Amino acid sequence: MPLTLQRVTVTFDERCDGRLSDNSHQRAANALRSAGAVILEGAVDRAHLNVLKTKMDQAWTQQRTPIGGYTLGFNYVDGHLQQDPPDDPDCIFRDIVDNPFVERIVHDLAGKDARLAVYTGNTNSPGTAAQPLHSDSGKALTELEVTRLVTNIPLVNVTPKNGAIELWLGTHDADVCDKARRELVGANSIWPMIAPRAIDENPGIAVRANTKLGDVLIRDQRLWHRGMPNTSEEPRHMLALVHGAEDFCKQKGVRKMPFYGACMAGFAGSFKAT
Ligand SMILES: O=C(O)CCC(=O)C(=O)O
Repeated sequence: MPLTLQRVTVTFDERCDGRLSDNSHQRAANALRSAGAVILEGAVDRAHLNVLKTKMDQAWTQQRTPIGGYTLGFNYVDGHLQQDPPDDPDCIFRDIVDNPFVERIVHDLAGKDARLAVYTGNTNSPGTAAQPLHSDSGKALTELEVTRLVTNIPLVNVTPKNGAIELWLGTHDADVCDKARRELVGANSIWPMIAPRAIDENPGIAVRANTKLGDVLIRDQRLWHRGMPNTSEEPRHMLALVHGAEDFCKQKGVRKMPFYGACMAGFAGSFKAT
């Protein structure tokens, strides 16, 4: 059966319980295992995302230069910005940084000690071109099992018009990654581009991850993907959280996350120091 980007809707009762039914959880985990990505619909409170959107819009506007360039770093192509969410404790929401549905899936796939190591964001500015197809880590392409998961949480409804991310389902497969790794463009880079020959050979299925506000995309970090043109007038902010096992957290310095000290005391899940 061809791979599809599956969606699992979080019900009202599941939101109240803070727990997906076993059936929904298994469907989501299996979809992520087989396709490399899954969407959890309605997993985050929209009001929290609106608070972040207001702040990130302001920060995005302030960092633009008069000639329309950007002072934030960009990834591959101008306008695809790495923009961190605010580090203000009032902007840290548990259903974003310690989401129980995401966390259970992370623990199932990446192991019980996997926890949040990176909390950042991708802003796709109006007028961008497409990024080259890439994986988020060269190291991840060497791995046989899933060890890191990226959770993307857009702060607006996302469609192809405002640059819904393109995912190549199935490309998290260890053999596909291994072949791609041998001919990476920029093999020394930790952010490798996939070589055209590997793209021609791969059996991946390209899909766009269209989402509504409150939906969450979880993807295997090995999965090939790219940012697409934003033809709307507005920036499209998308939070990016990376969960990984202990060695990855140490390497990323999870304790140095700006909000860590402020929020740790209240959280029992991903933030827990070991
Ligand atoms: O913003 C997006 O849609 C994807 C961004 C991305 O993959 C990147 O910047 O590495």
